[in-house]
Amino acid sequence: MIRFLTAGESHGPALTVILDGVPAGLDLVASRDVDPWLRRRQGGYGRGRRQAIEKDAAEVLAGVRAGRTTGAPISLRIENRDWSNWTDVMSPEPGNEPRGRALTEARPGHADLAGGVKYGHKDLRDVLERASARETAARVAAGAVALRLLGAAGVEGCARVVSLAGVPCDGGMDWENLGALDESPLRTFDQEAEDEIVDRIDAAKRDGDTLGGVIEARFRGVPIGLGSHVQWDRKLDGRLAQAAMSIQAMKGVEIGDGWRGATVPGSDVHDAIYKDDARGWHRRTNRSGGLEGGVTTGEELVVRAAMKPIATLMKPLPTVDVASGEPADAARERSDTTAVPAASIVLLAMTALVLADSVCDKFGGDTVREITERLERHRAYVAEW
Ligand code: EPS
Repeated sequence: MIRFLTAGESHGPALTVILDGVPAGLDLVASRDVDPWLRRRQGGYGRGRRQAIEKDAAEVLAGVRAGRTTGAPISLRIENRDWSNWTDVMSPEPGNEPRGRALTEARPGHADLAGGVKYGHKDLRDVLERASARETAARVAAGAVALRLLGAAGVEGCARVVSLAGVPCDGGMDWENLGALDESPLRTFDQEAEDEIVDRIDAAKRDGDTLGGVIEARFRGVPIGLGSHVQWDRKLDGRLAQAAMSIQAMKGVEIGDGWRGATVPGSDVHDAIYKDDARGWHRRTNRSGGLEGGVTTGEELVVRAAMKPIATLMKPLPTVDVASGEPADAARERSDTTAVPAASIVLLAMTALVLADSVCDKFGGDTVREITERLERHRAYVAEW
């Protein structure tokens, strides 16, 4: 079972993640396999000044020896370079109070108010430091390991933006040209939409506002039969949805054509089944997003999520100061105008972790070799079935 926990505050010394259950024998070099994903997460048009400070890179503290996983828990650490500007405010040592930069004007849409009430913090910094999407760097580091494991199993993943600020990007997918997504400031293949979106981001920034969008994680090479229809908590669509919804600022998830399917007849939703010698079992459409009954169909797995606009508005909404109880403008902190392109990388990481776990569940073993051998036998079995 692959599972992970993160720790770390946005302006603390570092983010850490412990990733358990990765089989032994996986080639893993952080600078080659993890850091490029961390860089992708830092990118995208519309981000704030924090990303100019950080140069996210993963240091391996445990679980890897001589470039190979040992089967032990993998521990990764990502330094917060901004920590040097926050050591007094964020120090774990007592004796400095009040440490300044207290935040009391709860931002609508952030965890500030509900988290403050729940944990008894009147300095809402004690909530926001952990609720911040900075934490997603640790998730992406773990997800990069999962992507590496999936790669060994013949499964490839990618992340892109489907729409931003209500501007749709062309839905065409080009697996042979994934480099274009890295070069695009908005992780799309659609230059025309990008120009329009960049204008909208510039305008939102001028207006002190923020923008959301829809992101997509997609996997190809997925074998038939991951997940299960037999029990609710084993259905892969349900597990993917939970992973996606756990990402900061997500407000909706769809698998494949999701919401569209609720508006059109079944003949325009379900994917007819075909089998031939060349392609084996296959579909000519993939409106199901590669999942039927909570089980993978062998078609591409397509998970989308709706990200709301970031809650820190430079033109703030009305709120209440939790210290004085008086009406106030919501707090303003350095933030992003949009982080939708970055969030697509986080969605990929989270879905990769679930998918890698379901690969281990079905083909599991203690070594990568056991998994790949069983997977090969499974693919041969499906071809004959
Ligand atoms: C983020 C770092 C944060 C924010 C953003 C994500 O840095 P700072 O708060 O120092 O500017 O840019 O977090 C939020 C938008 C949020 O609401 O918390 C990052 O590294 O992704």
